[in-house]
Amino acid sequence: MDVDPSKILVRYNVQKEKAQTPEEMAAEMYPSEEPAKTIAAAIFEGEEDDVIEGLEKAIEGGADPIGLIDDVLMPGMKIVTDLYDQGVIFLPNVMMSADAMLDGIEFCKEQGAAPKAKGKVVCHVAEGDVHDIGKTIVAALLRAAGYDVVDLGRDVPVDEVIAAVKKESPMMLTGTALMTTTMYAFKEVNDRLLESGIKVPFQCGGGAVNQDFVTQYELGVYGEEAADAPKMADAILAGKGLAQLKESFHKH
Ligand code: B12
Repeated sequence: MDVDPSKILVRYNVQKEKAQTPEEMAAEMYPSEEPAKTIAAAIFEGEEDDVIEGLEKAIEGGADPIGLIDDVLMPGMKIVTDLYDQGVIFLPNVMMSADAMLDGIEFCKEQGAAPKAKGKVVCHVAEGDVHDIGKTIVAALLRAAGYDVVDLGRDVPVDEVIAAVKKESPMMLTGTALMTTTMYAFKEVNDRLLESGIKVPFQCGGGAVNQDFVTQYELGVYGEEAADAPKMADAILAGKGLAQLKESFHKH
């Protein structure tokens, strides 16, 4: 027997719930005023040309290029990271949006004085490990939040991490490891930093890493999600020390 389900639903007055698409959810989060709305949409769609076009129009209209970074580009990217945190959109979307937003930041920097970075963060993937997608997101989110990121790349020898920390004096170091064999490099980094008297907060994450492992070394703070990296950098800026960072970012 052929049954038309929509007729049954109408008869019993059942409302069919219409699921929202990611685009519709994003549109509800865009700011109402222009050019912020158009630029936020261009970031969400990963359309760098449209981001630049929107910025050009705003600057022609008298907007301060550096102000646009904080007031328009960052809030636009936040919509993308919020939707990623909620599981609405996926990795490739975040990467495309981050690229479009970073192009926008470069454009604004060229048009005005470079903004004063909130602080410097060194990011790396553990020695022996080539899995760098998570680290790239961490670096993009930190940049989007206004931090100056020194990205050492993947499979970074412990010696190079130590040398970079000594050279750059970052407010924070991040490490990513996707393999149970490579994550032990973090302990070595920790010990070598302590030997040199450097007590930089060292946030570690990536598929293989868990909180139990990270609590085994003094400088380690576990980061479950990429979005925890800018949150921790902000906490350091707000004056939190290692013990308080562990308190805030570790599950008890
Ligand atoms: C893609 C991938 C690859 C790609 C990597 C490409 C690249 N450029 O990264 C390629 C094909 C090269 C590859 C190679 C290998 N891979 Co591989 N790979 C994967 C796979 C499928 C996905 C990993 C990934 O990118 N996930 C997505 C990212 C976004 O996740 P993430 O890095 O964990 O990051 C998230 C969080 O952890 C967090 N995060 C990450 N870092 C940080 C840092 C901070 C500070 C914070 C706050 C948060 C944070 O933020 C991100 C999002 O929120 C996994 C399987 C899986 N399902 O995980 C296997 C996997 C990781 N690979 C594995 C293996 C064994 C290998 C190989 C050895 C295979 C081989 N025999 O040759 C080689 C390794 C070579 C090497 N020396 O590194 C194993 C590791 C097993 C283990 N536990 O040790 C896995 C788990 C597959 C498996 N089930 O066996 N791989």
